[in-house]
Amino acid sequence: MPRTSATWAAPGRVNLIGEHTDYNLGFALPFAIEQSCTATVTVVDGTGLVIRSAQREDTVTLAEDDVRPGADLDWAGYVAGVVWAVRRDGARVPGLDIHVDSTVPVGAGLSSSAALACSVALAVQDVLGLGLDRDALLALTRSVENDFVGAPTGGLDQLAALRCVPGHALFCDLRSLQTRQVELDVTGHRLAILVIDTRAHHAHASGEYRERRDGCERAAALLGLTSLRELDMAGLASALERLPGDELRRYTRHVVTENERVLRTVELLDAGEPESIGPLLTASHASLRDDYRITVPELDVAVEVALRTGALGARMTGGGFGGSVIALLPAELVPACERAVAEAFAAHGFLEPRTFVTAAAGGAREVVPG
Ligand code: GAF
Repeated sequence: MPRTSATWAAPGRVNLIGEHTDYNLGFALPFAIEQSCTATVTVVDGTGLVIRSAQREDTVTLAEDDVRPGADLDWAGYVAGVVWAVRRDGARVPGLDIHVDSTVPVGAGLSSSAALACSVALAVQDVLGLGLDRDALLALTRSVENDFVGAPTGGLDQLAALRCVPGHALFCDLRSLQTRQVELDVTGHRLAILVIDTRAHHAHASGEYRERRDGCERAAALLGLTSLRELDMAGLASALERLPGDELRRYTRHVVTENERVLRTVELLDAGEPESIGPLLTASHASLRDDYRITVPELDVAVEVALRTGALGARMTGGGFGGSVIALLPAELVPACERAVAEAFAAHGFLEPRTFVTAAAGGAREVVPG
């Protein structure tokens, strides 16, 4: 039944492992974090949109015709894009007032934009009574990012926002879009996952992201594959010999070894051994630094310092070129690690990092007033 107003929240995510594998139709293992975006959508007169954010001063007002791909709407594009996609799919959309309020750090590699789009999509579908299930919402929110905003991302972030459950990481197969909950209990093992937001942002991140994606697609085509997912460790060495140039070889090696690391991490978590996944996290970072080349000095320093302070493993998380590092470490070492990273950043002249301990939280949910 259509309603006049609805409020939904969707979380950010940490990707435990499985980076830049999603658009290669591979594996990833994200978990939802406690920080989330809350969207309240209210039906108003007319057919336009009024978009407001608790984190911003300005109000974005759009007539129906302004809601089209290519419109340079910055953050509000993730909101307007939902309305565009819903209209494209045949729904009649009245005027809407959309208010968002997010605690997900922006530009930190923690998926603030998918949290925004997913919370708005759930609230919009609720007020319009569209009856979309989570699979349809996944397709819709991916389309917002790919077709409206124009970011060639791979679907991992929306999957995490929509399907995660508390206490679990989400094992994602991006080819079938099948997911499975994998228990992620680190506190029971006296461990903690520390997020280190380096506050570094790379000016060319979106161009670099597209370049990596294109490179992977080129490598797959040259190997006669639909995607690099079809390649496994057994076929890697001979595939690398068949590829021209160092760059495509490095990209391919990262994707294939990263898929393998995800599978191994899942096995260890299934066996109840989260304390054993550290070397896989660190190897993932090395692969992203040396083969995929998407780290920046702030990310590498945070990883090195975390390992030096006793972390079992550490890696960058998210799209790269800045953003956050996660470190898995004995819980009692958290304050020492935070201090050591802050000191190292000051010594390097980097911005002061922001840190917080995180745990696997729940996916998108309705927020009932009162
Ligand atoms: C970003 C993208 F949005 C995801 O689709 C994914 O590719 C990730 O970078 C890297 O794993 O978050």
